[in-house]
Amino acid sequence: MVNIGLIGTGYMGRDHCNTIVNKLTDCRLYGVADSNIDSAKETAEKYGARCFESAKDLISCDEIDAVVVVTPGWIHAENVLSALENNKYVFCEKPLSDSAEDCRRIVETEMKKSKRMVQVGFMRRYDKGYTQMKEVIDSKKLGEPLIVHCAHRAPQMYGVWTSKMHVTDCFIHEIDLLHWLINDEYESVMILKPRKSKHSKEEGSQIEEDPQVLVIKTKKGVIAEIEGFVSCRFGYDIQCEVVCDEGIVKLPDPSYPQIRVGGKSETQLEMDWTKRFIDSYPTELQEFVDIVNEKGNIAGPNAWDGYMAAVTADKCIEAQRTPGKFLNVEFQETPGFYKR
Ligand code: ISE
Repeated sequence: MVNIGLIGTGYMGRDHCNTIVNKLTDCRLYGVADSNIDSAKETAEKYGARCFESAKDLISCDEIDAVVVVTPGWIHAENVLSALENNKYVFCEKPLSDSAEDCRRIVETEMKKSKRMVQVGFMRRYDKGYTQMKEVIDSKKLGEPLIVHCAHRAPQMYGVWTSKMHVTDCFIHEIDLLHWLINDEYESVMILKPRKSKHSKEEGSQIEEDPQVLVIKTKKGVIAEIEGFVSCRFGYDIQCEVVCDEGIVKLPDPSYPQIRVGGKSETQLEMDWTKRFIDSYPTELQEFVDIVNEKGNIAGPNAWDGYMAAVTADKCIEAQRTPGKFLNVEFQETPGFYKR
């Protein structure tokens, strides 16, 4: 039985609490912490967990075997590092950090341990649609990938959303996913800034520069183009299509019945990412729990994946300042510790 301590009881944190309590086996939600103590208390009460005064108290509690970090991206690193220093396994929501330098510190700290103890919440690698696409690509029956078209459309209704967050919170998913999906490495990135959506300026919403388009060139010469549209009002709409020599493979939409009514044919779209990837969260978290139970090596997206994504993200943030210009991305060789 793995005792989990969860830090960050905002929207995603509470969703993970629900997953841990109602969908996982061999673990329990031991405690929660949040800088907003009322939110932590409320969540602890709802899920029958202990409420900690601070993240530090939670991490150092001897009863806790594994830490789940669901705070905003810019404070991930301090909690991940402190969990590692306390010899705890840690599942960190994406991004591992919003800076490559912090990710590097995490990698260096983890490499001093005897095993990989950090998993990053890149849940799309657990989505059935993407894993089926990967199987088709890996089988080579379509030949080699040539072009990738993606859309990441999200109704990010309220609150502050900086231009940088387009990269660290939106494109970061595709940045992690695409090299895994098509078995390639990134060479350069470019950002394009189309006309601004009127919805990005609506009352209550503070979204800078939306939509944006990320273009990635890979070492094998594939061009991937990703639309990031976070003031999209019609739904949470994730698209991915890989054009290959002999055919195309496309991410399936969530399955809903087709309805014909009033002279129209309609199919429902999701409005929320927690519903769109509802099956991926328990899968990734159960895998994490099972590894903690066996005291094994993290098998899923790890700190090196988080670091590589952050190196690419840092370049994309630089590319936001020079729209229309490709900038080269430089990676270091993957250390043996992280080779699967
Ligand atoms: C959110 O933080 C997520 O992680 C979702 O997966 C992403 O699609 C959304 O745009 C983010 O805001």
